[in-house]
Amino acid sequence: MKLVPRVLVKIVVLGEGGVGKTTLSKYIEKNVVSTTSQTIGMDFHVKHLVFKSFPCTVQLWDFGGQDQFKNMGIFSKLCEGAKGAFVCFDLSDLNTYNQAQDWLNFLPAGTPFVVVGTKADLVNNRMAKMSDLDLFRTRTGFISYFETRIDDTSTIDSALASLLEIVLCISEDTTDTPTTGNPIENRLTPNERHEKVLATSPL
Ligand SMILES: Nc1nc2c(ncn2[C@@H]2O[C@H](COP(=O)(O)OP(=O)(O)O)[C@@H](O)[C@H]2O)c(=O)[nH]1
Ligand SMILES: [Mg+2]
Repeated sequence: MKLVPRVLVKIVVLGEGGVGKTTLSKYIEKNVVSTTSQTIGMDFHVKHLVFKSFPCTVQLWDFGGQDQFKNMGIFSKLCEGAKGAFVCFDLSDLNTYNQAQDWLNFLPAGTPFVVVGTKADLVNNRMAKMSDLDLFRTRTGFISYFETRIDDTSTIDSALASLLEIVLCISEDTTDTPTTGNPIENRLTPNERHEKVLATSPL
């Protein structure tokens, strides 16, 4: 039996305070929705999992949304080495959507990210119109968009799976979804690509 080494996956969770970043991160860590308190500066959540037969340690860097930390200039440093990101906004709060793109300034160029509209249970009509999101996607090239809700956590699982597929370069679907953006790497088998990722992030 071939042992597959565990990959360390650093994911940064970005977005305004109160949008639900800690709720999402804690759910991924513990598989349950729990209460949160305001994140001051940064929280960490770690989850060991096997994704599509590849063992990995997902390390979620859960940012506090307060302006004083944002303006200290350290968020870009904290995003260094991230393999992927969740950029979150609250579907019931237009301001958090308008701010979402600003958070991308902290991410190193080329870092894959998934956009997450949270609190879908609170809104009947989507505040952010799909046309807005198309523009957002064209401008920023996000991988995918999910609307999450704490009363149906499968939406969070889907968002994580979408990000991990790209981060671990194990997407089978090369017709629609970019894998690594590198045509040579995209010709590798999922196992070969995974080994390349491992080489850059051994645990
Ligand atoms: N109704 C609803 N409330 C949510 C959802 N996600 C988070 N919340 C609530 O929003 C508040 C802020 O969440 P938190 O995760 O601390 O936000 P953060 O500041 O972005 O980390 C908490 O009271 C959560 O229970 C959701 O999907 N639906
Ligand atoms: Mg928080």
